[in-house]
Amino acid sequence: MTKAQSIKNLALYHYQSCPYCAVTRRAIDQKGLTVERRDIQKNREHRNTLTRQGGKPQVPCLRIERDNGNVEWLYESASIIQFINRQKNELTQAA
Ligand SMILES: N[C@@H](CCC(=O)N[C@@H](CS)C(=O)NCC(=O)O)C(=O)O
Repeated sequence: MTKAQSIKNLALYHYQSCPYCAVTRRAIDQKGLTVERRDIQKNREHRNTLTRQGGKPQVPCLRIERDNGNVEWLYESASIIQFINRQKNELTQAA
């Protein structure tokens, strides 16, 4: 089983006018990956969840949920884009 297959859900915490979020959204779109988007300016609950569970209200942040129930909160646009690229490569190799 590849690492790519062990991921249950990806969710990007973001907001529209954040430039780091825009770069991250574009990278995700270019890779053609399906990632749920959670806008923390439009939805207070998303902001609260990010702050409580992720640790801080900084965006972008990628919530990575594994099949085994583990959840990881990945901050920093460069790290998220690196993760997305790796993920896409693994999916391509697994196909
Ligand atoms: N180095 C970070 C910068 C992210 C950043 O500064 N995000 C701003 C919005 S554009 C933010 O969330 N600021 C609130 C905070 O850091 O608490 C990245 O590349 O993701």
